[in-house]
Amino acid sequence: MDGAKLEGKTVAEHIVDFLERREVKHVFGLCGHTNIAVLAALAESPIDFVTVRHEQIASHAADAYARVTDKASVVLSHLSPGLTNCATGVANAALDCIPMVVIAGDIPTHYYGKHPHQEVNLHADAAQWEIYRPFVKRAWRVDRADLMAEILEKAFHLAESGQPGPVLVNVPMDIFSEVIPSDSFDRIRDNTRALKKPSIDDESAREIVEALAKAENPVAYVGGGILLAQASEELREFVEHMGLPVAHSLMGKGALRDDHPLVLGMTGFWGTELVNQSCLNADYIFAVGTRFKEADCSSWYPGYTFNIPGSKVIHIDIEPQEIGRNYPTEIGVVADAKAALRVLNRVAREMYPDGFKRPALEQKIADFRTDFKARNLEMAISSAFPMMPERILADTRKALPEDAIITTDVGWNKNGVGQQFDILTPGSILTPGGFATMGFGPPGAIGAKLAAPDRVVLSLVGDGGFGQNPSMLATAVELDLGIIWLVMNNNAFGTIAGLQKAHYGLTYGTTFPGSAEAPANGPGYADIARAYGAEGHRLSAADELLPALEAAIASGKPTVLDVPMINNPTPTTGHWNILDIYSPDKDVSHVAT
Ligand SMILES: Cc1ncc(C[n+]2csc(CCOP(=O)(O)OP(=O)(O)O)c2C)c(N)n1
Ligand SMILES: [Mg+2]
Repeated sequence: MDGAKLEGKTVAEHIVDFLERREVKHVFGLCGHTNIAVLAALAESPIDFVTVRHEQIASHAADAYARVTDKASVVLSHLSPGLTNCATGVANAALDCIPMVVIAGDIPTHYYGKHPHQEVNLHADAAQWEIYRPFVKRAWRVDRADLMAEILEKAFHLAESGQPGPVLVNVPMDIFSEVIPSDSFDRIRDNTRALKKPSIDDESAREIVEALAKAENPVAYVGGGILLAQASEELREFVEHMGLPVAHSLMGKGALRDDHPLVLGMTGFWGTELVNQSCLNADYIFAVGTRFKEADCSSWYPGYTFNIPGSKVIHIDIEPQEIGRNYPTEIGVVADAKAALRVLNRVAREMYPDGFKRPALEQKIADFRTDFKARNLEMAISSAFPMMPERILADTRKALPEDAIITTDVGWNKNGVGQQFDILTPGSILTPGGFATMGFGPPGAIGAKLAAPDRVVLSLVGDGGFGQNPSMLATAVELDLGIIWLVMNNNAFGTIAGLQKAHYGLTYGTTFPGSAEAPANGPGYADIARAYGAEGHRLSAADELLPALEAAIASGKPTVLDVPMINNPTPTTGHWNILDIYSPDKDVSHVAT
């Protein structure tokens, strides 16, 4: 080289400038030799790099962070093993429509196909980005430095628009270090790409309002699309005006406060009798921002959650592919939930200024709730130890402020929470819906707390789920994040143990040695927490839980509460197709006895 150096910044520095302009505050990730140029640029930036000990922690934390901030989160990954470690969290975000931009380092361009250190290359050269193709909205491999600006812009744009989701920007490491002039980044500066969201026309809105007004037993059925579109207020206004009872999917939990007089509850496998029966008997289902997924629809079997055809479906969703896929649909509308509900509210008031009241229905809902709570009361106040899951949930609700953020995992903490834990602030429950990823909740709480430092954040998780990523404690302690992890510890992969027991009469490979009270060689989660520098307490009586929760909230310190719990399945009135695969000739159910 003659010593002449191109004026300008490296691509890594341009990327960090770009992220700053987008007001990114945190990047989640883990280092490797392919991405240290980006880390060096981040070191000079007000953006905080959140270092984790396993890339899955980064992608789950980023997922939860995006759910709370309502903006695309950013993950920085190393190549190959870093990117595959990260994949579970990215796929989890994808299935729940969470916007995320993953930036990954890769092998240098001049070594494509030569099997350099850590190249993914058996079917194609330098092909690690293809691993992500089935679950990201788009995967880019950046092969020229001057394309970085527009690819980044497209990446954020695509992640956040339409049905949101993750995207991958895969960058050969030599490109990060290339010095380029700023013109390609300057060109996109004023191109905000802020889009007006698609709405509904008045004529279609009138058609929908009229159908719902004339229906005898209409039911609104809402999903996570309401929360993604921040349309809770508009939904409340519409259902109150039209007098519609509201059923919701797991992801739609909290779209309307659970104690609202019109809320029926969560549908599907773990739905209650009231919600499943109301949906079965509906003549019209007014579905918004939902995908009629298997778990929410009792495997689409008639007679358990929905009777469609039979009930007529009106379906509003931002993504055309969601409409009419699983059920025949009478009126389908591609629109943003908030925009569409605004129009529907105006049209409904024009057409029916007095609205509709269904006092008998509201009474029925109130009676069911009273009865359901009474039936659960014995368990909700039980002093049994190991604890009843119902009591753990009841005490936790009591201890938490209304706007506390809960992350769930997979197990009682998700299925039982969906069924019987009241969510009182929209968007305050973060749950792995589509992928049902065990291990999501504990690191998810880190993202939630970083996004909302002033709110109480609690991770409700099983012992199986907590055991997946305990090293997330290192990050939480380093950042002094006052999160509470409540481990519902039944010394088992309890949900699967319940299934296996019901079908095969045994628990092989699904429980851990010893018992919930005395795990034989199970890790002491409280000890693990203390070893990482967090607070850790193992409970020895049911009455200790409420004070322990209150103390943990007051302390503001990262705290693990290891709570021994009895291994009972979550009671259900729904149905799951696997029951017929395992026991076609038997009427197996998982109702706790
Ligand atoms: C990553 C992953 N592996 C396996 C499963 C299958 N699975 C669903 S629930 C469950 C058990 C969860 O155990 P735990 O966290 O202790 O909660 P519990 O069911 O005992 O309440 C398993 C293994 C999964 N959902 N995700
Ligand atoms: Mg368990």
